Amino acid sequence: ADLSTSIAGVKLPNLLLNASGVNCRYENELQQLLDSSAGSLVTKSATLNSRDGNPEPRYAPLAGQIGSINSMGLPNQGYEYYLEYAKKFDYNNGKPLFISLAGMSLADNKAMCEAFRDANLPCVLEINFSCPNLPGKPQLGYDMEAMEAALKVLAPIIGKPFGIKLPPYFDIAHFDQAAAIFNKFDNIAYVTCINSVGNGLAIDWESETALIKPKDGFGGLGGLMVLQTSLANVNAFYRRLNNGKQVIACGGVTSGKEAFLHILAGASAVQIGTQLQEEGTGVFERVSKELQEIMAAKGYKNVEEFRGKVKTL
Ligand code: RRO
Repeated sequence: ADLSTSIAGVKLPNLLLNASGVNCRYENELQQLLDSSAGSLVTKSATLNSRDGNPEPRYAPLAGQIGSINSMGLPNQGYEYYLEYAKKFDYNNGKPLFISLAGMSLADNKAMCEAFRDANLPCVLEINFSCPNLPGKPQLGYDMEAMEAALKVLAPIIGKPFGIKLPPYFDIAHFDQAAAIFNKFDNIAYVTCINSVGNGLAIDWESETALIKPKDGFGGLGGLMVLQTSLANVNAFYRRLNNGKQVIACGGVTSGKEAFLHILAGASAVQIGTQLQEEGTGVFERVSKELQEIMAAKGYKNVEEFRGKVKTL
C-alpha cells in the first residue's frame, strides 16, 4: 500500500516521522532518521541560544509500556545549529525537513523566523506553542489572545506555509476558539496535535519517589496513555480547519493500529515520540509494515481512501 502524503505542499514518501524532541537534537540523530524508514524528520525545538535543559533524570518510561514522562526543559543546540543543518541538507534525498522553533519570547521567535526567512530554504517551520516544562513560562497554546498576537507577528515574517505544534485541549470551546484563530492565517498549513499532556506526576511506589528530578517530578505525559486525547485533538481540528489546512497526529503511536486510527481521525502524517525513544529508529520500518498490513486487510490502497472517515454513532 502507498503510505505517501503531502504536507504544506511538500511530498513525503511515507507519512511517518519522529515527534519533535525525540532523536533529533544532534546531527547524528537526524542522520539516523534519514537512514530509517521515516518519511521525513523534524528537529528538536530550537531556542535563540543553546540550552542544557533541566537536571537529570528528566525522562522516564512508565511501567507497563503505557507511556512516558519528561521534563527535558528544551535542551537544544541553539537555532543557528539547526539553520546550518538546514543549509547543508540535501533536499533531493526525498525526505523533507521540518524545523521546530520554540523561542522563549515573541522577540526570540521573531528573530529566528527572520533568520530562516532570510536563508530562503525549502524546509518547513513548525512553531512550538506548547512546551509544558519551562518553570515560570505558561504554554502559549493555552493563552488564546497571546497565541493570536504571536501569529499576527510571525505568520507574515515566515511568509510561506508553516505549521504549529499545539498542546492538547480538553474543552470543545477551546477547540472552537483555537481553530477560529488558525483559520484567520492563510499560511498556517498544518497543526500538529498533540504535544505532551502537561504536568503529570509519576511516582515509583516502592521507593516512594518521583521518577524525574525537575519540577518536583512534574512533567509532560506521552505514549499510549495519551492516545485518545490525541485522537480527539486530531479529529477536532480536522473538522474545524478550512482551506486545506492539515493535521499531523502525534501521541500514542506504538504500532500500525494507532497510526491507522490517527489517519481515520483525520491525520495527514503521523509522528512517533515515546515509542521511538524506547525502540529506536527501527520503529518506522515496523509501524510502516503493520500499517500496510492493516490497509491491505481492509482493501485500502492509499491513505486518502480512509483519512478523516471515522464513523460516528
Ligand atoms: O524540552 C522539553 O521539555 C519539551 C518540549 Br520543548 C516540548 O515541546 N514538549 C515536551 O514534552 N518536552
